[in-house]
Amino acid sequence: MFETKGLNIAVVGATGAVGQQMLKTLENRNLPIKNLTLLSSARSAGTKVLFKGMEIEVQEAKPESFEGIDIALFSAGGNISKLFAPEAVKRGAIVIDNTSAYRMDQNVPLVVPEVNEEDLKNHNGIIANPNCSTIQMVVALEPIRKQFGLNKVIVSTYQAVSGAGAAAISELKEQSRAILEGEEAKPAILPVKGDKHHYQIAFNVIPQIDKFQENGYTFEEMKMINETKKIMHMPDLPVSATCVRLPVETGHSESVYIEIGQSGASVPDIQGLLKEADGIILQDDPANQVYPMPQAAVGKNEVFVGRIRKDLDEEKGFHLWVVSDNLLKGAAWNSVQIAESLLKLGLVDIK
Ligand code: NAP
Ligand code: 12T
Repeated sequence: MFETKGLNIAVVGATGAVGQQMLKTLENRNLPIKNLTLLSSARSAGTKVLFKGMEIEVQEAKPESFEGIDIALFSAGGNISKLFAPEAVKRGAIVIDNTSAYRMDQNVPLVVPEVNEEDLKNHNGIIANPNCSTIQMVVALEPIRKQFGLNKVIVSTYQAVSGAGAAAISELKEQSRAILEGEEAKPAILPVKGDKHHYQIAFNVIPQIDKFQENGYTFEEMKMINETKKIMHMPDLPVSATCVRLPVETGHSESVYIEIGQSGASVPDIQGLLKEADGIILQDDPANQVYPMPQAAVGKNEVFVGRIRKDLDEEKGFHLWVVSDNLLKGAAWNSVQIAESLLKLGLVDIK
């Protein structure tokens, strides 16, 4: 379809909020693509999508859809990954999975290329893309860990609705319109589509993302806690998280408190490390009111860090404000970046 020598790529969930950004990212990067297969449920099958000026018809995902595929990018929910990822692997594809289905599986590398690209070498067909909130945090923490060590992480998130999919974006817009026009908001999706209660997100803040676990933490909080330890190869690192939804369309923000491994580090030391690090843009100039914000991060692949302060009481403690586009570095870009890493490391053949 495109290049004579290249990869056969499938995007599962191509019509979704993440899938659409996958297509944009594949258009903007120069991964050699021979053929692009777009998959969805029966609902969207038949829809035509433009890619590099060409029309591609979306097809219903079936086991046979993965015949001849080299790399399959999955973002259609955990159940679809559980159903189809093994079918894709059976047919010789490498799966890059954006859902939480396989992230904590010991046989599945959980990868953020800036942090643990080498883990890709141990893959067995499936590679997991971490949770959006985890990705942007570990990108910011890794350069600090390398230089000074890391003893503790406490994070509070300020997450956008697009993390919960296209329907949640529509819900925020529709509720905002209704309220501004004097009508009543009718919550139907957030905080979690399948949960018992739904709450207004427009002009509100909801301290629940994903379902509650028995320990009182939400699954989103536990994802951040467990995935951070796995990606950073620090199973004993103390991590705690509070995940909160805001009426922001796209761009997650995080207030991160860390304790590093040694005394004597200064704010300029940390700033210097982050300024030089791959995938990070330092925006930290309080005198000129320069700091990261989600509205400015939308459409960008990088992780933005600012508001770096030393804790006033704890010598090894620092506070950071970390912002990124949750659909790009948090999902689509990190997945495509993993595909690029596979090529670079010679872990996938171009036929
Ligand atoms: P979305 O906007 O609701 O889109 C869901 C996509 O999945 C649509 O393309 C949909 O196709 C497809 N789909 C649904 N049922 C299917 C089926 N039976 N077979 C094949 N495709 C099916 O959701 P999203 O925000 O893009 O997120 C999708 C998934 O990605 C989430 O469930 C989550 O697991 C993962 N995700 C990960 C991160 C991260 O942190 N890395 C962030 C966001 C999302 P139709 O158009 O046919 O309905
Ligand atoms: N429920 O990939 O609602 O595990 O913002 C990411 C984002 C799950 C995931 C969200 C979610 C994931 C959300």
